[in-house]
Amino acid sequence: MKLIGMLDSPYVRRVAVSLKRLGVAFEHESVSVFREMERFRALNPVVKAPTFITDEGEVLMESSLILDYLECWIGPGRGLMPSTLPERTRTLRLTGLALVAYEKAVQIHYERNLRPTERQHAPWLERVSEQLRTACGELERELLAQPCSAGVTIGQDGISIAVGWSFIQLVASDTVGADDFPALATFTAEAEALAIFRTLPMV
Ligand SMILES: N[C@@H](CCC(=O)N[C@@H](CS)C(=O)NCC(=O)O)C(=O)O
Repeated sequence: MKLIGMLDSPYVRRVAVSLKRLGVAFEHESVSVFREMERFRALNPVVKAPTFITDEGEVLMESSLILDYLECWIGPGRGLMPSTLPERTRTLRLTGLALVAYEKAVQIHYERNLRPTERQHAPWLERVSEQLRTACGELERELLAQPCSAGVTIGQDGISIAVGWSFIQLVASDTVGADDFPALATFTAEAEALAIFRTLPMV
């Protein structure tokens, strides 16, 4: 199995950390979708990170679909998603909120770094910044209401949340500061101390 993409992408990193957590051996090729577009295109013509190549040579993309493949590959009861409906629903909600936060932080990052300053659209930046803050606020509320494992039994929700918070601090700490959501910050510090995170650093 091969994972392609850089770990400063939260989408790539959530798949990488999940693979480690599952104990699945994989090869990681760190290729940039921007600086190495042609090299990436040779692996996946639509140039999307993460790209995942199965042992059979199928080229998959979209982090949640890659993780769905892995859940099926590893077999029932051995994955990172709970099987009972109430637990699964909570995991899906937390993971969904984390993914919205990734998307909004990436949009802020792209707007600021890919567009010339004079063409940046302030109302759009304000809109996505507010959505990012709200997604973090919802996650904070959820973690305070019911803790989520950040230890060695961490699941897909915890992995996605911690990877997201670290990414937000990397690219949008002026929009969501380190002290704004203490439960999220504490949770992430605990998760980032795990070997599965430390061996796959964001930068
Ligand atoms: N929904 C996708 C988002 C992946 C994504 O946006 N990846 C970025 C890197 S962080 C990318 O490939 N950007 C290049 C592009 O979209 O052209 C997922 O979950 O994998």
